[in-house]
Amino acid sequence: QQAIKDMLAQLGIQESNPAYTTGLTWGGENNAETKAIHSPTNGKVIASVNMATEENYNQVISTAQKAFVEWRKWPSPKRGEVVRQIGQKLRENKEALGKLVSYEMGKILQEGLGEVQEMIDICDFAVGLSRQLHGFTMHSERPTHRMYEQYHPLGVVGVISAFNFPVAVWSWNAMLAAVCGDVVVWKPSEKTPLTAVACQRIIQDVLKENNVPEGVFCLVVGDATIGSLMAHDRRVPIVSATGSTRMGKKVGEAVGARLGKSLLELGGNNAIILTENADLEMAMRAIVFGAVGTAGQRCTTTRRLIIHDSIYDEVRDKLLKIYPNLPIGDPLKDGILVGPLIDKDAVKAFENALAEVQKEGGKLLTGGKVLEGEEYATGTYVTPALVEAENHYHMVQEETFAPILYLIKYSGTVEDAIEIQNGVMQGLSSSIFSTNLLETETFLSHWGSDCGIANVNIGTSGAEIGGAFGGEKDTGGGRESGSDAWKFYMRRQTNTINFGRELPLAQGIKFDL
Ligand code: UN1
Repeated sequence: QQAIKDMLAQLGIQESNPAYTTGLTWGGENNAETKAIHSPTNGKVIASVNMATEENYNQVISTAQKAFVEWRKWPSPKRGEVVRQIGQKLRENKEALGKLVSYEMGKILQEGLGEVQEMIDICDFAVGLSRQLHGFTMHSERPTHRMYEQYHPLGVVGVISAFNFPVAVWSWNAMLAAVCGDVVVWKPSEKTPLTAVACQRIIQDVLKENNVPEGVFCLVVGDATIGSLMAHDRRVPIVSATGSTRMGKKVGEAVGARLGKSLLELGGNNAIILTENADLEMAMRAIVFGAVGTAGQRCTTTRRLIIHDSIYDEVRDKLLKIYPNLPIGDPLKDGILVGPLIDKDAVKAFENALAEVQKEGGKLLTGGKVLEGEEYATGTYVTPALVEAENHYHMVQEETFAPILYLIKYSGTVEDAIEIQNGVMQGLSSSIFSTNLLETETFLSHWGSDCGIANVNIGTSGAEIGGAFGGEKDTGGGRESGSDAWKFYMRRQTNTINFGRELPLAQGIKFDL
C-alpha cells in the first residue's frame, strides 16, 4: 500500500483530480459529476475524477484551436525537441507510470512497463521523424517548371483511446501528431482516466519550460457523450479511435458524414496457425502469452488456434498442462502472469461467451471459472479458458475481450488453414508457426493472410512501434505508429513552380489571348 501511495504521489494523482486540462494548466470550473476510479486488482478507490461537461469540451477545443495557430509555425525539429524531452520524462517516470497502468487497468507490471516503453519508443521515433516529413519531387512536363509535394499540419486531432492500452495508444497518436504540427485532444477511456491524468502531469513541466502554447496536448475526461461530440465536431479534422467495432462504426459514420478523417483501430479476432512443420516448443510461449497476456484484453490477443490435425492432440495436451498452472492474481506481484479483467461486465461477457459457445457445440476443456476467496474478492479474476470449437460458431466469429482460446482443427494444406484464419469479419493480427518456407511464404503472399499484421514464428500480440499498426475489414483500416502512418496526420499539397518567363499550359493547351 505504501508503494502505491508513493507511486501516486510521484505522478501527482490526488484524491480528486480536475476533470480536464488544456495543455499547460489544469482546467477551470467544473460543475459536472465526479467519478471514483476503482482498481480492478483490489476494488479500492484510487482517486476520483471530475467528468467534463459539453461546455468544458468546447473550451478545450477552442484552446486547442488557438494553440494550433502558433504551434504549426514551429519548425518541425523544434517540435521534435519537445517530444524528445517528453520521452526523457517518461523514462524518469517509467516505473511509477507502469505501476499505475498495472494498478488502474489490471495488466501485470511487466506489461505495464512494456506499455510505457512503447511510449518512450514512439517518442524516439517521432524525434527522428521530425527531420524527415518527406514528400516526393516530380519532373514537370513543362520547361523551367518544377513540381514537388509537401506535408502540412492539419489541425486538432481527437484521440479516443481504450482502457486496455490506456497510455500507449495516446502516445502513438499524440507524438506523431505533435511533430506534424497538429494539436491533440485526448479522451481516454472513462475506465482508466487516471493514467491519462498522470501523463498530463508528467509532460506538464516540459511544455512549460519550452513555452509550448497552451492547448497543444489537451485532455478531456468524459464518457461516450464527449466522444460523440468529438466525432461530430467539424473543428476536429481527424479523429483517431481505438476500441470496439461497434464504437468505431459510430465514430466512422459521424466523422465520414462531415468528410473528416477517421483513423480506426478496432476489434481483432487473431489466429495462430500451427502447421505440421511448427516448432511447438517455440510456439507454446507465443500462444500462451498471446491468449492470456493482459488477461485476453489486447486487440491483438490470440483468440483462435488453427491446428493441423496431425499435431492437434499433442498441442491440446501441452496446453492442458500449462493452463491449469497459470499464476493468476494481483498483477503487481512478482511471478503473476494473469491479472483481473477490467470489471464485472467483462466477467459477464466472458461467462456468457463460454455458455453460448457450448450451446453451439463447443467443448470447454479447462478454465472458465470466476475465482473466489480473499485474494479474488473483486470478482474480476477468471481462469483462462480453452475451448474446442469450429470457426463458423457465432461466438468464435465475435471478439470477446477475455482470455478464451478456441482450438480449431484443420486438415489439408496451409491454404486450408489460411481460409479458416481469414474466415472472420476482423482483420487485425495473424501468425503462422512453421519452419517450411513454402508454407510461410504462402501465408505472407497476396492470397495469404488478409490481416494488417502477419507474423512468422512469433505470436499475434506485442507488435513493435516501428511498423504501421492496424488492420482490415471490421478492424477499421487505420494505421498508427511507425512506418509512414504520420502521413495521415497531415495534409498533402502539390506545388508547381514556374521559374521561366513563359506561361506554357499543361497538356499542351493553346490559349492565346
Ligand atoms: C491494443 O490492444 O489496442 O501489439 C494495442 C500489441 C501492442 C499494442 C496493442 N503493441 O499487442
